[in-house]
Amino acid sequence: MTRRLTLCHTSDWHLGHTLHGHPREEEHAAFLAFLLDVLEREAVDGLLVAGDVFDSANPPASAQAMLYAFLADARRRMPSLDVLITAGNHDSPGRLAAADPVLRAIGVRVVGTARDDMVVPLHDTRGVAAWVAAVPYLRPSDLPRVTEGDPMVEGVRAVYAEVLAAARARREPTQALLAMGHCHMVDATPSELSERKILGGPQHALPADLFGDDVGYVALGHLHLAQAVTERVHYSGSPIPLSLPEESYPHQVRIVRFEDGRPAAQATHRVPRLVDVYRVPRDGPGTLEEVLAQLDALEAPADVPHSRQPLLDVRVRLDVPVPDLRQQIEAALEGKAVRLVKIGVEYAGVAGPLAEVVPPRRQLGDLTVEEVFRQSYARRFEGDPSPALLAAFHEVAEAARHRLEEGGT
Ligand SMILES: [Mn+2]
Repeated sequence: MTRRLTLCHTSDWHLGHTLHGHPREEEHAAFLAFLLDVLEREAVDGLLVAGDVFDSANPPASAQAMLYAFLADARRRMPSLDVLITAGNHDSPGRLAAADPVLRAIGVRVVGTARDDMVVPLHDTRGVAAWVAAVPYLRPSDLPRVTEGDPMVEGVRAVYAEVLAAARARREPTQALLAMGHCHMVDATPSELSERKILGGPQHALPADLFGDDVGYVALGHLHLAQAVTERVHYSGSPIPLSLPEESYPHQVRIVRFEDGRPAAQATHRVPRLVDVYRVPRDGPGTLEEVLAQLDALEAPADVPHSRQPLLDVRVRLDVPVPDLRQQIEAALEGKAVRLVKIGVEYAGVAGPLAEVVPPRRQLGDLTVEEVFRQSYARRFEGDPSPALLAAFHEVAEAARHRLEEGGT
């Protein structure tokens, strides 16, 4: 008899997220209710959550309660479901994995760091049906020292090689081999504003040959745009838009089926949108006249509770300063049931010929930490910092960022 295994792949929930101060709690609750229905309807054996469960290392209690309520509901409705969660760069690996010993009792495994056991079994009614190399977001301190090539890429490669070898060693015929990761792959498309620049970001993009040909599916997180890296390596994408430009993304979860341990079929399920995101104008900044006319014509049903009203992004291009811009926009929105999230202003002059001679001044806050480091380096030395120095810098920067987020000193 053919052995069938069905998995669901999702990532980047970012529970606790706020968009310019607007909470996303109802959208997350609606998504998790939808996910439970999908898991039940598709008779899923294993749920893979590839990192960034929470939006921050120190999530609000309401976000933690939401995760635990979801896991309890999943257990009640699908007593044999396995859930496998890996930490992303937004999660606190220690805090997320702290619940692992308790969660194991209800079929949930959490992998926080490379120091945790990263070889995780998934089950069907017959027993172990798959082995997963469940690699969380790797921090510099997780990587072994390598002597050749890019220390990040080669260090990450060494971790995957070791975990996959351990999974292979335990794998029997008819059992599937899978991998999970929270990283940036070569040629993948990042989103404009959302993903925090991380180790394994575009500057250290990872090649897809990281995973062997015998790996049946790779469930990735980190990039919020759902995309295929190869036939079997996928980003599920985030279930809700986490920045305004992500409004146009296909928000979805993925279903992956195996037969006798070999990949058999894949499908996607679109997440219904509970809260609309309007961008006015749709295709980029418009003149104030255009914008005001479009806002005036905007239709928004009035009987929607405030927390479900559409989120509105207004984009204006100005030739001259308009001191009462906000008042004009708010007047056009008078009586409309929308939540104004942002007024983006572009000044027509910046794009003129002058900009070619005098680069627009950038604020320190616009630069990534790596750019600041590179510019500081360039002030004192010739050429670019070496890969080893950059690696060391990222290690220190990441540790500092992490300590800040942990709320420590
Ligand atoms: Mn993310």
